[in-house]
Parts: sequence; C-alpha cells; structure tokens
Amino acid sequence: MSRLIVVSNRVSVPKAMGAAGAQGGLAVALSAALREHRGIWFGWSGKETETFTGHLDMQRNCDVTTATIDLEPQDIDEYYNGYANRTLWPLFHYRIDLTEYDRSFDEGYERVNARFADSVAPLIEPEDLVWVHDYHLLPLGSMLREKGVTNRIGMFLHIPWPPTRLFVSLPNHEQLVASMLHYDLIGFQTEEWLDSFTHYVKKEMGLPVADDGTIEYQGRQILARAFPIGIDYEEFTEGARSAEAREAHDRLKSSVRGRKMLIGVDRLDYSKGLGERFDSFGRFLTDNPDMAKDVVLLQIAPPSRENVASYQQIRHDLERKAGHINGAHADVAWVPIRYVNRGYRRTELAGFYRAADIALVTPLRDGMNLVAKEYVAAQDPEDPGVLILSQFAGAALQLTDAVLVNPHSTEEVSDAIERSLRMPLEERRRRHQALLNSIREEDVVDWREAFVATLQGKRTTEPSHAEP
Ligand code: ADQ
Repeated sequence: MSRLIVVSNRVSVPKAMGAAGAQGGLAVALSAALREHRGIWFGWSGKETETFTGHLDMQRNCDVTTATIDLEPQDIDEYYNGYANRTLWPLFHYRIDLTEYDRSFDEGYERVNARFADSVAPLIEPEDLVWVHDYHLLPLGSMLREKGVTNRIGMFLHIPWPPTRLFVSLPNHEQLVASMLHYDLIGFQTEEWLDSFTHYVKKEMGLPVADDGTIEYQGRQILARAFPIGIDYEEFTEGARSAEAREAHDRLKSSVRGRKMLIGVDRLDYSKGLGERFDSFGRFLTDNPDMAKDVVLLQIAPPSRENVASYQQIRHDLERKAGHINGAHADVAWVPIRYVNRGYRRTELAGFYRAADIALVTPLRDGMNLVAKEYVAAQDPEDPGVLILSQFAGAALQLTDAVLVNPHSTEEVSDAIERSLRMPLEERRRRHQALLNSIREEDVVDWREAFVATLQGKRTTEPSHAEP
C-alpha cells in the first residue's frame, strides 16, 4: 500500500467519536483514511507567527503523523480570510453578491500555496501518493510540479464548482484552472459540479474532454471524476448506540415534554440557508396554529470564520430573526426556536438526531452535506424521523427518498414540515430504509478507497453513483 501524503488547509488531529468539540466535515472524513495508510497529514497549524520560518512541527497522534507550519498574520488575512473565504467560498456557493475581489488576496493565496509547496515537498518520497484537499489549495499541484515532484497528485474539492457564467467573474480564472491541470486526478462531490468544471474546460479553454472525464492538456492527461463523500457509517452508528448518546437523547426528549422536535445542525454559514429556514419555520407556525404549540425547532449552529464580515452579519441576522419569531409566537411554557451556538461531542449529536422527528437540512448550496447522512444513520429504524433536504445540497442526488425541497420557498418548506409531521409510520420506514441503504453502501471508506485506487491508476471503480 502506498504511503499517503494528505495536504489540507488545517490539520485537525482525528478525535474519537466521544471527544469534545465540533469537527468539520473534512476532519471527520479524513480521519479514517489517515488511520489506514501510513503517511503524513500536512497543513497549517492554525497558529500565527510574526515571521514565517517554515519550521515543521511533526507529531504523532491517534496513529496519524501530522506536520504543521505556522503562518504570518498577513498570510492569514489574505489567503485564509481573504481569497479562500471572501472570494472562492462565496463564488463557489453561487453568492456573487458576497464575493470580494482584491489583488492582495490573490498574492497572499499564491504566497501561502508556495509556502505549502516548499514545506511539504521535502516530506514526499518517490512512491508516495499525494492527496490535496479543497479550495484553499487549488494551485498547489502546479507548485509541487515546479519543485520537481513527479508523484501522482490528486485533489478533491469538497465544495461545489460554480457554473461557467459565474466562474468567469473571477479575475485570472483561466490561470487558476490551468494550475489545477497539473494534478493527475481532480475529484468532485457530484456529477453536477464535475459537469460545471468540464464545461468550463471545454468552452473557455477549448480542451478536449473524453467521456470518461480525461482532459488532455499540454501533452498530459488529467482525470476529472465525481466521488461522493459519505460518513463513517460503522463508527457513527456505534457511537449512536453508546450510553452518552442515549443520555443526550433522553435529556433532550424530556425537555420537549412530548412535543415534536425538528433539528438543524450546521456551521454558522450563509450557504446553509439558516435565515430562510427560520422564516419557513415561522411561516409553518403562522399557517398551522393547531399544530404550532406542539412543535419545537432546535437549531445548533457553532460560529465559524468569525473574522470575515459576512459571517458576523449572518450571526447578527439570525439572532434577530430567532428573537423575532420567538417573540411573536412563544408563551410562558413554550419557546418555538431553541438556538444554540456551540459544538457538541459527536455521540451527543447522534443522540440529539435520534430524538428529533424531523431534520431540516436546507442549504442554499452545499458540496455534499454530511449532517443529512448522519441524521439518517442515527435514527431508530422501527420509528425513524423524516429528512427534509434541500434540492441544492450535493447529497440530494443520492438521497432521493428524503423529502426534497427548494429552500428559497418558505411555503414549500412549511408544507414539507406539515407533511412530514403527519407522515404515516409505514412511509417513514420505507423512506428511511432506502436512505440508510444508500448511506451504508457509499460510506467514507468507499469514498477514500475509490479516490486512492483511481489516483494509483487502478481505476477499479465504476463511475460515480451520483448521476443527476
Ligand atoms: P461543512 O460545510 O462543514 O463541510 P457538513 O458536510 O455538513 O458541512 O459537515 C459538518 C460536520 O460538522 C458534520 O460532521 C457535523 O456533525 C459536524 N458539526 C456541525 N455542527 C456541529 C456541532 N455543533 N457540534 C459538533 N459537530 C458539528 C464541507 C462542505 C460539505 C461537505 C463536507 C465534506 O461544505 O458540503 O459535505 O465538507 O466533504
């Protein structure tokens, strides 16, 4: 088995299911891959240093070797808070209105990618596979090539790829994509994002793309494919059966006093459609006065990217909106929205999911969305809850037995809540079984194995199951 060098913006040392604190989707997904392959996880430590030294901090934790570097404040501002999270993240989530273009961001992004290349290149041995993750590091492959790295290098994009008409609003868009064409393999979450990418490559760059996703560029072949990410099904369902999960379940159940409960669990991010979700729930309360007092929405939303203004704004807006809806509908013994801004242990989350009759997973745009899959995996198969899922999440292409909604339509989401609350047990079981099968069959182990095998050149797997 080849050694794996994983490179991502942050190195989040894999924690056990019961460990404290929230972990992002990427950390959860990669922990399994890194435990199996010998290898190294390289990235930013999350720490600041006054002057960049390139000093590598090597550590061994839970069977994974990590190597991290510290970055200068200017790097963090221009690369992380700037180009990654004020330019690429909003643009790739179709939010051109929030996208900021600033040359200093470009420079910082280039500079930090070059620093990553300088620091990681000496760690790479001849037979290693290199796996780069996400929008922070799109040009890293080309920079490694410049340093003479000839290993197979793959990159996986965890977020959507935008339609060409949006993408071309990025200054230097062609240069960015040309730099990506130094990877051997480029992976996307779904066929939809893959199609947007190959459309750009064909239409804007005039490059041939074969039916199997092979792109010809400057005498090289690059394979572009969809690899829909999953959850660690075994680990998650085991955690969901733990005493801690049961305790969290019972605590939450008794606090809602026999009422039906809806749950939302999302990083506090404008792409997750939280404002629209609150509006839809408010509308449900207004339109269904007979049911309203028997329902509670628990929204868990730990803050993220707090140095970026649009994230401060969304936090402020949501606090106001929750306060407004609660003010309009609550009475002395009932508050309709419980809005909580903190992380929980994954076992506790599993207990909360199981206690909820409905999950509201309504992003406006999402590469995949692992919360939808975790919710399904945590349910009691005898009496499962209902997943209401945005048609704009990558997960909607696989989870077609969810109640699919347009998150922009408060009427549609409100109707879906009503329908889901009234859904007969038989229909809930049938939908849940179909969803569970899909989540079990395409879990994170399959995702990782498919990507690594394809990168190794075996191409043993069939094209993605996530056909539109
Ligand atoms: P995210 O945007 O972070 O991931 P998501 O896929 O939903 O979104 O993953 C979030 C993860 O964080 C889940 O595992 C969830 O359990 C966990 N989490 C959220 N809130 C939490 C809390 N309060 N406490 C503890 N844990 C919490 C990005 C992309 C997604 C893609 C993933 C993986 O934006 O589209 O699915 O990467 O590729």
